[in-house]
Amino acid sequence: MRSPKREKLAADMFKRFEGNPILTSKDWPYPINSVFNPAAVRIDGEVLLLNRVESLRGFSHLTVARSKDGLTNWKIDKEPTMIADMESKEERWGLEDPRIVWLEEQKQYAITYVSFSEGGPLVSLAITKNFQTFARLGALLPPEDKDACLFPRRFNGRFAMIHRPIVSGEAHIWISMSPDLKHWGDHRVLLQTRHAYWDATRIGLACQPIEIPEGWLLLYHGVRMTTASQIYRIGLALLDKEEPWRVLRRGEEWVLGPREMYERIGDVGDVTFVTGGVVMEDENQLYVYYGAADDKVAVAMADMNKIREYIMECPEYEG
Ligand code: BMA
Repeated sequence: MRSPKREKLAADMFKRFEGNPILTSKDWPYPINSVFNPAAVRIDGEVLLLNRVESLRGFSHLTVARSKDGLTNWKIDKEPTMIADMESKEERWGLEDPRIVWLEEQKQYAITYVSFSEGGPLVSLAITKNFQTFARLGALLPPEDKDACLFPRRFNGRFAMIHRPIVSGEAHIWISMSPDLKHWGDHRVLLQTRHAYWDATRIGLACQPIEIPEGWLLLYHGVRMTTASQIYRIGLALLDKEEPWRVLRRGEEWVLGPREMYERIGDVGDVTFVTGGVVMEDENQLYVYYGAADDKVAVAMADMNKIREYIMECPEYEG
């Protein structure tokens, strides 16, 4: 249902950094085609982006870039940070679209990423302490699956993971549970595409879930197919804090979508694809890092209080 107050909150929520795009292929220390869809985490007073980088062969790997303010003066690893394991059939065609969370129990960062196997894309897990060496825990579920992230802690003794399998051509967001990060079950549909809306064709998780006093803030991408293209935009939902398989609210509006030239034109036009989020506590701002048109990285910021005000204005979720 239409709400002018909510529409204004949605439209004014994210401000793009005027120095966008913040990373492009021209910044890279070695020849590449493109850089996009980065995971983000705040570590040692810096923002670390684990970027998806597409080589001139057309396959992706992951490379770290660090910045003190999360906006400028990025220091990029001189060589690829994490490349596909050529011995593994699961990683045959490269590594894509990572998300990062800090696992308190393991005292390690968990990276869920898409590994492109001969049988299609699947979700794999790696853990690291330092973003230099990575322990691979392998593929978690069979293809076709993408857009996955763990939660930072257990719920009733089990880990939870959001992901996006394609089942009979339908692309909804699912949540699954595991006692040990390896064996996954209790698969449930979390959020579905919405007929005729901006998120009618496909949806998938955007960045890692963000804990707020009201629950878990879920940023997700929604796709609408048009006669000309597919438009990738970002919307919000709220999950229960202790039972994250329960959706409490879902926004009707998108809050970020292609508008600037760097988002409209690129390898794949009309794409804003958020994969990283960092809460800058000193400023009370959420910085979201996103792939713009599948060939560069951009950042937009939103006030946490405005996000919370918006999500509590959204209708309660009826499933
Ligand atoms: C999705 C993913 C993303 C990509 C997006 C837009 O299916 O493959 O990596 O950014 O499409 O092309």
